[in-house]
Amino acid sequence: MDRIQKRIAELRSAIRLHNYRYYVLDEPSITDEEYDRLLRELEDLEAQYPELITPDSPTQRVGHTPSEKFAQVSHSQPLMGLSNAFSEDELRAFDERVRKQLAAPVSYVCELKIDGLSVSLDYEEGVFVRGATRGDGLVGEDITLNLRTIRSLPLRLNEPVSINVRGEVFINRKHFEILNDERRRLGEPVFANPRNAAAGSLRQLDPRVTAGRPLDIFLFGVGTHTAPQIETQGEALAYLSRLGLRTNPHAKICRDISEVLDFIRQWQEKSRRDSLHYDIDGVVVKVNELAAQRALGTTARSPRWAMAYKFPAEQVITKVVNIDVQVGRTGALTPLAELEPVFVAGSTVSRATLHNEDIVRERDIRIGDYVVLQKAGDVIPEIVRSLPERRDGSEVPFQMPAECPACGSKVVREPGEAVTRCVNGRCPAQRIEKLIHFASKGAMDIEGLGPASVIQLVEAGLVTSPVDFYRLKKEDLLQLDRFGEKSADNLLAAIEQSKEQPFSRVLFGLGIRLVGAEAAREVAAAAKDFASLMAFSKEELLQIPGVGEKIAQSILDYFADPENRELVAGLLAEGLLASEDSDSASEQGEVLAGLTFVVTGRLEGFTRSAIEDLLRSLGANVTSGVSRQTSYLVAGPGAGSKLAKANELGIPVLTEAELLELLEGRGVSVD
Ligand code: 0OX
Repeated sequence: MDRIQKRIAELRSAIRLHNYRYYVLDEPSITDEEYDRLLRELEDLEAQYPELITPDSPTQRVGHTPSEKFAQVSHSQPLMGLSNAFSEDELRAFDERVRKQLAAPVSYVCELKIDGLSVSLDYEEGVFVRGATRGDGLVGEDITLNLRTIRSLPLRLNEPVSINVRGEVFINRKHFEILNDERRRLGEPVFANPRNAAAGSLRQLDPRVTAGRPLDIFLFGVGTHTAPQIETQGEALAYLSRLGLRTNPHAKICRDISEVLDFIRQWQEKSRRDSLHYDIDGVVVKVNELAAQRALGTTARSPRWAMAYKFPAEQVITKVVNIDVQVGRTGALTPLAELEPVFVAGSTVSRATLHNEDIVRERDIRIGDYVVLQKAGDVIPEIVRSLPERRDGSEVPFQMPAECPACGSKVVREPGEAVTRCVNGRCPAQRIEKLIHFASKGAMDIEGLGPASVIQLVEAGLVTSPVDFYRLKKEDLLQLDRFGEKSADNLLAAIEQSKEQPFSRVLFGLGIRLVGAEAAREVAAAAKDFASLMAFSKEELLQIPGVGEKIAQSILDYFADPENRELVAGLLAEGLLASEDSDSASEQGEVLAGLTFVVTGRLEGFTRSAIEDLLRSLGANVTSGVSRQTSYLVAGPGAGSKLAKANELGIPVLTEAELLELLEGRGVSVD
């Protein structure tokens, strides 16, 4: 029993601390999931040992304490919070509980969960008389005057009813940006997110300040009322609209849990959410029939007939187990955090780049630290900050090694540069990275020659330079694990095919410092082949668009090295074409100049990179993300979020065949 009491006390004090950090400081140090786990453990213990429940236990409170700044209002009915679900399984379990407890079948209403501030409004005979924050669920703050400043909140309803309604006040993303820009200009602290901006604006003592903030409101609940009988949540929403109150247009009635899950999956798509002008943090699932809601009842904190499904967090907390140092193809030493694996924004992450030692120092990230990891949509995961308050003294600061971890030679960091480099041209780690880069999608695009195969070939002593790829024999490959007749033939065919790649790709594939794909395209367009590029003077290089002093010097340094010249000669001797296809660009003309394309999904007649090369050669701009600047999306089977986004933005979508038609229409023949 002592042990139980001790645990209950621990949980209560931890939850109180996290409530304070979340609500008062706006600096949570644990994730929603971790918070929920603490709260659930406490609830479970209190359910088992009800004699240990005290009135000040965090489970006995629905929200946060109302501030003394405002007059207090007692809610006519307690304003409940929502239970959270973080997985589809938890929602299925919710559905099973609901159906088990009720005899009659139910339907559900799915509503977007607006990320704002929960409020309760009272209308008497159609006139807005009072509005309050949720407070602790029983008593809230009277913010009537502030709510009256919200333009979308009617001061008089379309019908003279007395009604209590519930909703969420929020600020849209664009207004949030404008508000923060203004605050920055005035040297005032900026708001961390739209939710905080809405909360801060609504809880202003001076309503004139609130009036200057572009707040908005959606209503989603009907409390006590003198209105005609309402039987379902769907009818409640329709009734709210009829009264002139703003409801969210995306609510949907679902016949069963599988329709609910479909709705959630649709809105989980980042691009779908980005099409809204406000933030949502999940979907609220409610039993539609009010009679069924009454039969299900509530727990101390939340109704049993509703559940908030929270989208996978884009920010999570995890632990840095180690900081490794990787050697890249240009010799750059990159600190890489090894993490306790966490699920964030749809995938499990166990590593994150820390870029360079200055960033590790600025963000004060130590081995053993708990850190905030962020991954928004397709973006590479990034460590935003460490949580020094969770340190126990065992954490170890990171030190950049003085020697290359791969070859042991001295490393250098040039003054004014953030990067530390291994300058040994024969460093094995650099060599492998260079080979991987050469074969990669953006460069020679050799299918079947990913990092694992490259490492295998190097370790077997078959490859030390890109030229060796072209000298591989079938017998060589057959000796290796993972290679059979078919895969060996396929790889050799892919290598053979890569000989046709244009000059720009070979140039990019060499991995010359600072020469990225874009610069390589510009240089290749100007020089046409290696012979003329190697004869270019610095002045000639500087004439090329996008080539400045540093890139020009890097190209000159590269070709000044006899080993590199030998590599180029070797590649040409193996039969690489390495010239720019002059008939596409110059003869067919820049017929797509000024247009921006995005290509997604599987294509039939071309690889995706071949289509992209073709579009570029015709003067088009090709980007990876759909935005309002996109002229066309070319989509094949399997297209996902990019297609959804294009549809939402009203950007024309072409199939492969339609693209070819468009090209033909502009006088381009493609065979
Ligand atoms: C929202 C939201 C919040 C209220 C009490 C029981 C169900 N943030 O958008 N809560 C509710 O409903 C709760 N619905 C919503 N749409």
